[in-house]
Amino acid sequence: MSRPPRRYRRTSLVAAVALAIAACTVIAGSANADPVEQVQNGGFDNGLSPWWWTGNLAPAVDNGQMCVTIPGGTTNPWDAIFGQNDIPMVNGQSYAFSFTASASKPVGILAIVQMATDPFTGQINQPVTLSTTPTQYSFTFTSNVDDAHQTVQFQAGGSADPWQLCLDDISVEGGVAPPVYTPDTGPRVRVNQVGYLPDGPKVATVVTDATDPLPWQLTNSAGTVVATGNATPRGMDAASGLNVQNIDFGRFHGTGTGFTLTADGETSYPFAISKNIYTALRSDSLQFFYIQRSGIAIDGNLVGQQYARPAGHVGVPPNQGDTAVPCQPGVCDYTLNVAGGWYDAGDQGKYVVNGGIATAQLLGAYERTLTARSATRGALGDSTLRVPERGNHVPDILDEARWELQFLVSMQVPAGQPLAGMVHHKVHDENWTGLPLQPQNDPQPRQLHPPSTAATLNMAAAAAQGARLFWRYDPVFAHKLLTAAQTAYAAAKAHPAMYASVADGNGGGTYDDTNVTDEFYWAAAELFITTGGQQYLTDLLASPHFSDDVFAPGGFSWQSVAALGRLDLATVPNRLPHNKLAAVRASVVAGADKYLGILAGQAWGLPLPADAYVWGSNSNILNNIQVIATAYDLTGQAKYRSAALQGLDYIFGRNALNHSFVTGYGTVSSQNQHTRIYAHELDPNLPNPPVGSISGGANAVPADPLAQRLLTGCAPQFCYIDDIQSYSTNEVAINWNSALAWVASFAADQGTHEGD
Ligand code: 9MR
Ligand code: 9MR
Repeated sequence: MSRPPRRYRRTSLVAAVALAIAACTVIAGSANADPVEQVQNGGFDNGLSPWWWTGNLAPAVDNGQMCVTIPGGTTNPWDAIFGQNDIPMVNGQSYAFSFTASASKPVGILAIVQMATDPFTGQINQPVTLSTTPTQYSFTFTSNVDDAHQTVQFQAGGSADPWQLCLDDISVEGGVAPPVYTPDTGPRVRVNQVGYLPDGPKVATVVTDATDPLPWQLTNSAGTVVATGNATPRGMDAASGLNVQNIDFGRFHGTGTGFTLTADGETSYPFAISKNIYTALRSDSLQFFYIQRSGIAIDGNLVGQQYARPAGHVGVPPNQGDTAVPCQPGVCDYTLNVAGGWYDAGDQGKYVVNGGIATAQLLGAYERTLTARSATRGALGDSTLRVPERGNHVPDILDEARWELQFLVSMQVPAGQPLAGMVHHKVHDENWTGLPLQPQNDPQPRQLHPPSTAATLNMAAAAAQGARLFWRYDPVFAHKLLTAAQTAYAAAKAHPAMYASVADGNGGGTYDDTNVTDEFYWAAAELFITTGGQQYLTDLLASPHFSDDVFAPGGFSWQSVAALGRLDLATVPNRLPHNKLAAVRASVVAGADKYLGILAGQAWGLPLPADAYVWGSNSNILNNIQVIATAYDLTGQAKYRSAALQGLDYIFGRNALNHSFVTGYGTVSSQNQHTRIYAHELDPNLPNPPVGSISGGANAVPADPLAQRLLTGCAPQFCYIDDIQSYSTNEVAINWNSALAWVASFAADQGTHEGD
């Protein structure tokens, strides 16, 4: 239900930035006479985000309130929790805690504000007896701590029988106004902080009130002005809410480090002009995957001792997985050994649909080196990564992909069981864990979640692609992959509409998807490329995606995978009839042309429209760049190479925040991504994410409490904060690093092939 409008004024982020472009850090809000709401989305107007709950609950928003069945047979109040984290408390301030609640029978619950972690010391721990009539309850308390990360919870466990709980208008009012967060955006001249290729595009953006073209100067590290010109006014940019001009210095072909651009009295961060700017990124972006591996000790001699850790989830206490994982209650009566694979992201779940797309992008990055004219043969070969399999005569990127492929196949329902051949959607903790948490210390029960058609086809596609690439290195493994893929494909056709539940989101993400036509197309495409089988060709030609436009402006993603099939059909040798193949290739070029149009319309020069900054937007941008780069591979036309390279500028700092989203790349880069493993921000003994880890990036609809509180009213490019609590703008994830790895490998090739 909607709450009455707040009376206090909020400073919009855009206004704050316009007022104080060079100001920095968090300015504490002053004590405010008007009440300040500390709970986000307490009226459930925006669905369930950012609330969380224990794994035995499946809450839903119904009629503007949240209702949930509390299962019977639990013992403690905390056996069934609905709550919200990151509630800031200020010592000595008084708070009004109120909510409206009802139950299907009279029952007692606890309404709590407390520490989020052990020993869970409470500010208020209020027993309330609910009735069947919705009733508003109000309490007051005074905080005795300064803690930005308290939790508000309704603990409803302990009943012998199930009952229904409904909540609405949950509020904790008091304390101080949320700080006005003003990011430190540094100099107003924004460049790719890593640099530019000598024969690549070179464009920068200056944030300015000026509307007439601004003169600019390019200065080398010796302080000599080496080029000058006038900028091009671009007006007010929708994605950033800023007035900007662009500086094109592409006619300068000198090389070196420590260049700067000056315009409107401001000087950019330094950058290089060199054919080597992306060489290290090719391997750094891939190195992330080894460090995210589950089921194997991470060897500090390979990747630095700060990342060394024992194997996670191999059945050694306190772990309860992943060597014999049961299903969620009622889903199956067997256990599976699903040890291995990669941890998905900042959490330690393993999800087939996301593992599949990430694996496919690694396999695709390798496969591109076999087909693309500009690819450097061997650049992704054996002994190019620091992995335990280095030196085994198999390309290291394939070794890395194999780690996940084996996991994906292990998620398949065994022969003889109901739904044999289908693939479990995911395995993860029963309940969400706190941060930090090293994988080997995770005490949560792990569970297999129901098979889904999407996961089954995702595995089929990735395994079919893996089969053709492993054929010459390990035919036994290749055969195993192909068999698993074919079995999965047949099972999916027999069960074409088993969808992962949008409500199955505790302890792990949902990765829900109710349109699997694209997964069918992708799997058929990979199986056809690998086998040439008539059945797969028939299915492909019958797919609505065979000839439709699969290149949406927002880009492909784990949920929308038809583009993966289309790109492979266009680039990997296959037996499509000649005219059909020509149409497939033309469609990729048409998709790239669309992205070039979008890029030209964006002042910051990236292929993403202003209305498409979603959770993980950096990967959407990179995936669009992959399409553009593929058009270059297909046509050799310079405009595609140029656009693909220019699109990367945004990732490395030519953006509203003057921020590079790749750890260790550029003057100011993401360091505090949401992760339980590299949680340096919470524990100084832990490392930051490894160099080459990309953050999810700007999300115009932030879904975590910290970002919701600090980024209110943000223009899309400002909807990002490099804080470990902001999982909806600043997490690490395998499908984001795989997108980076594909594009990094392409970009590194563009440098290698320069004459310079
Ligand atoms: O850590 C989780 C992150 O990996 C997910 O992307 C995110 C959304 O599914 O959820 C995070 O977990 C939070 C949970 O949703 C609510 N309780 C706090 C958890 C840690 O911040
Ligand atoms: O990348 C996913 C994004 O597209 C979704 O909008 C979001 C919320 O459902 O979940 C993201 O995936 C997270 C997953 O659910 C749990 N592991 C961390 C993933 C990255 O945040």
